[in-house]
Amino acid sequence: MKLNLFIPALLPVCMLVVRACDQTPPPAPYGALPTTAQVEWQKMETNMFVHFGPNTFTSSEWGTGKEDVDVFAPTALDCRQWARTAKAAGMKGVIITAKHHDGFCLWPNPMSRHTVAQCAWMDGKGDILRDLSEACREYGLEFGVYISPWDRNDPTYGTDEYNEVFKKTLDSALGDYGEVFEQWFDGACGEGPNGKRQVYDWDLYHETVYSHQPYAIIFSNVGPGCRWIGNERGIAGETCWSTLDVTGYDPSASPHKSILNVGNPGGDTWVPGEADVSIRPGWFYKESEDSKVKTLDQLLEIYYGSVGRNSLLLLNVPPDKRGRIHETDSVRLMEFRAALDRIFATDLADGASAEATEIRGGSRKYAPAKMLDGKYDTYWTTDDDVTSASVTFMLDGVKTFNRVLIQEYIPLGQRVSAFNVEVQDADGNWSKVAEGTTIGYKRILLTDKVSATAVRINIENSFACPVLNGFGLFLDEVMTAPADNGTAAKSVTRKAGEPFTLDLGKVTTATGFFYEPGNLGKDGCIICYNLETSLDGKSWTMVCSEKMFDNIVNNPIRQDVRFAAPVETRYLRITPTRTDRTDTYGIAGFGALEK
Ligand code: FUL
Repeated sequence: MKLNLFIPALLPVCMLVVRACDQTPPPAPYGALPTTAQVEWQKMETNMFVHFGPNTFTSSEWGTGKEDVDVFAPTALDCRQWARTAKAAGMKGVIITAKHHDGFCLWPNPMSRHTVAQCAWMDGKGDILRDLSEACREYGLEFGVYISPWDRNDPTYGTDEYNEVFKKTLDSALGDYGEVFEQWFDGACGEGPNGKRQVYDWDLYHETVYSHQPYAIIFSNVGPGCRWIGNERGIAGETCWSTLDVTGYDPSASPHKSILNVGNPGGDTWVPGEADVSIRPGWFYKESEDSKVKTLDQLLEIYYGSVGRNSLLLLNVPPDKRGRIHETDSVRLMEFRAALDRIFATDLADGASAEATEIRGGSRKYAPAKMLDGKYDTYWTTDDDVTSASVTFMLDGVKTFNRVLIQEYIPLGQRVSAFNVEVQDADGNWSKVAEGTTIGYKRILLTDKVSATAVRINIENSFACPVLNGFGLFLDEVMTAPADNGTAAKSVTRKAGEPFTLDLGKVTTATGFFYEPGNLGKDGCIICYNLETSLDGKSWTMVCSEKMFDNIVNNPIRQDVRFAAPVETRYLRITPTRTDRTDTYGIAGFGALEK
């Protein structure tokens, strides 16, 4: 009886305690923060890039802007096939090169005389922004636009007038095709017809984008929406902060690539990384690259190196001369999707229970189980003064895995700067299997295949109390070995400016030559050159004078250059006139093209 009376009397007190616990306020945000649009953008994880234009038909990477508009003549254009392929590959959005450096516009831009409207193709009625934006809506994909400020066709380029032309170009591309989720501003900037580089009016460009698309994420080397990851290999730094110090910089004068790759801890602005890479060596379709589509292993390595390192993956899949995604690429994309589905279908942390060394205010609201509930906005966190703490997940039996996924709740900022992961084997012994610096929106750690009964994440250091909202364990039995990262090609090194001569061994009919840079990071590469031929190695004929290898620093792949007419030669001599380093350049491949 006494007891019965006692319980109701205590109840309000208990309820008060529970309610008080649940009212523990969330941690204050730390440092630079993402906008809601940036958080939603980050959740997209993988998007498709589409490079398409005159270069598709001339097999070039950078058009000159002097191409006849009628080179652009897709024979069976099907933007719905692009969207269908992107959707089936699990992409969330598509970004199209509406205008590349050659200036050709894939839509009837009234500011230009170098567009689809001047083409014989479709009697000048073609409009790829219209077709693709409609196809994206049909397939539930976001639509994005790449527009190069560098324009090798526009006569006003290099003068103040061009800024107004470019503003109106943006008005036309961004005003007429519905919602645009991302505006991609390419960083390349060359000389105009007057020999001058354009001084871009970034404030005007940004204002114009936002006037049409207030929620668009603007890409450039320094954002403001997201940043280039510093290479065209699709690989973010193992350390990857979404914060960047942008004060004093603009898209034309940005921090060094090595900084873009990792960001700045505690940087002044939230500018998350976007890792762009092509499924083929080049950005535009070339028949000669049909056999060089990236392997499944390479794509998985890129996925882990981008999405798995707190970055978005923008994977380029260039349509061919028909205007369709080539069969080889689409098959590979489906294999890629199937592999990701297979790897991430079963979360071996399902059914686990969790405990932590610290829980904010002792509140259930911030318990470590929140990392397992599949909800984005619930998380484990600690009291404000705690910057190192551990969470242990007791697994539902012995589980075998080699991928550990951790997510930080980025709406409150990026905090963790050092952590490690330990596992407990069936005998109760603990061992360390991974360590890292940053986590960010998503971190996937590649470990050896381990069997464990429990997993512990030790946060060693955090700028403010850690806030983690996701954890998972997966087994990847698809990826065989990490692919060769392509930076260690065997090469010879020469002093910058010094000619390199090749004896072909016999007189050959050369239709061109090829050059492949060596170990770019170490030796550097040729950017501009003279190329001469000779029958006897004594008297030389200049065949290419002051030519440039397109985009070679950012994408150091083999470059094939065709001569205006075939040349009988026994020797080839290349003399660099501009290199990316001042002391040396490397050569991994150099020779004659004979067909
Ligand atoms: C670079 C460009 O120069 C390439 O041609 C390509 O479009 C790549 C995505 O960006 O800066």
